[in-house]
Amino acid sequence: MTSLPERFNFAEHLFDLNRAHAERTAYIDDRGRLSYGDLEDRARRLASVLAEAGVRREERVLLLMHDTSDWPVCFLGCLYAGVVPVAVNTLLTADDYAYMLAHSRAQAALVSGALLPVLSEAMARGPHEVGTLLVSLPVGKLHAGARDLEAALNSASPLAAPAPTGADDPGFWLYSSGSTGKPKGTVHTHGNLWWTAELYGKPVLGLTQQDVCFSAAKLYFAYGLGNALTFPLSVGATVVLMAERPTPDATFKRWVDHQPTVFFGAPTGFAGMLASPRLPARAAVALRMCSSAGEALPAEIAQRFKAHFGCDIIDGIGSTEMLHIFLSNRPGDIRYGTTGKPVPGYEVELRGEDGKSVPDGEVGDLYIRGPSAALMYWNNREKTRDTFQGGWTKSGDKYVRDADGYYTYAGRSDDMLKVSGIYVSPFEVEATLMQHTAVLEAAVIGKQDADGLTKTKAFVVLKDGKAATQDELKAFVKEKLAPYKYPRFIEFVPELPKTATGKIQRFRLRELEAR
Ligand code: 3SK
Repeated sequence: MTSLPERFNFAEHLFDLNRAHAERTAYIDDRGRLSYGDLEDRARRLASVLAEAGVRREERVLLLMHDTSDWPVCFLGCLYAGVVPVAVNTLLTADDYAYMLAHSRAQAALVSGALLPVLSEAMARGPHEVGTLLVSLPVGKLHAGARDLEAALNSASPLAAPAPTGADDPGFWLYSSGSTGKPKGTVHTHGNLWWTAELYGKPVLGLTQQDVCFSAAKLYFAYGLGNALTFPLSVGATVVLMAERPTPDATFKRWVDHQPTVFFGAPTGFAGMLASPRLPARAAVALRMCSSAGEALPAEIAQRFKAHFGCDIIDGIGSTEMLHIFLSNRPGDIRYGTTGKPVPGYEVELRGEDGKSVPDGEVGDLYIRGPSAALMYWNNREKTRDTFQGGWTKSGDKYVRDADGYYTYAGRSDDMLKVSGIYVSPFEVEATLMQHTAVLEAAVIGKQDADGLTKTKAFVVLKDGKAATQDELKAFVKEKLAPYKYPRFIEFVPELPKTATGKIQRFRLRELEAR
């Protein structure tokens, strides 16, 4: 298929593709295996459950689940029914979910049992429209109003036919965060999923039915969604899912037990694994290729990994807005320390402050044009216009291109920090630190660790006569925000550098750190 037909439902497309080998394993999770046939059967039952509950086409459903095979069942079941899943990060707070429920007007929620308490807290916090609550792997007895997902699937029949969606119909949302303001509901189409597989998963990664894919990045990230659903299911491969945090030991266990051939990670994860005394021997694993995204991969990490495992790490950059990777190294054409070249099918431009293209060797703002761009940010015209500009998408990253056409990361054009591949707003962390009774002022910047990876550092001025320890402030932030946002380093200072008008000069703090 080289272009999309007018009527296109991505779930139906995957089910059609894989029906000929229905007995093959689609997913392996901590509970066991799920065949392609059972994936289709369960997803279509989920579609019936939603239809019977009165959830209608184009209405949103919150998907807050750990990575088990129930996640793709629910995601594809929603798509099949024409319902729009809003896939959200499992590490957020009740306040974050309360906002997302209200903003998306989700009519139902699909939640892992272990996450039900935080979702219930969110639902108690403010107005929402959730009428149906389905719980995957409940922990203990469910309260009235919540249904066991497994029981609901068992009592339903598979929905007879998919919703007659078009390629440009809203398919699903992912939330994307910015340095200020609330997270943005990024609306993607059914067709966008197909494009990422056709332009990147198949031609660049060269995935085949024989591959076993394993992604440390979870399914609710755009990166994880491609790695562990769109790409492998588009070629009939097998996927290993892991519900727990991707620590080195948890990852090694899956490498050894399930012998994945392709692993998708982020630089911090690769650095942590290389530092582990339990790094498996090359002979114990079946890796043929690894992919890295989320932050720029330092050359040294990739070289050490290759020396040990004999396997390349293909570094690329994507975005929630473009759905997956648009600039990448590729097998047989890798320049470590760079993010490679544009993925065919995407155009990339580096623009100066005047909006014109910059010459090679000069840093410019990265813009991308390609068919997998999101439709918009829901209900946010201003930010939609700022990011999606007449076919081009502004990425917020700065890059430089060399004379051979390879692109190298040169920082962010906004104040966002990417820590372990996840965006953190320094302003949100500063505002939280300042809620502590002992803190007068705070400024947060990115600091490079020994591996060349970005970690957050907070400079804190305490109020006269007040005291606080570093650990106390870290715990305070972890309690108030999603825990991954806490500053890894804290330094107490008597004052912060400021302009004459009182604006904090973060660049001076960055200069101090660089010394
Ligand atoms: O962080 C990235 O580079 C990335 C890659 C693929 C999809 C989404 C994102 C944010």
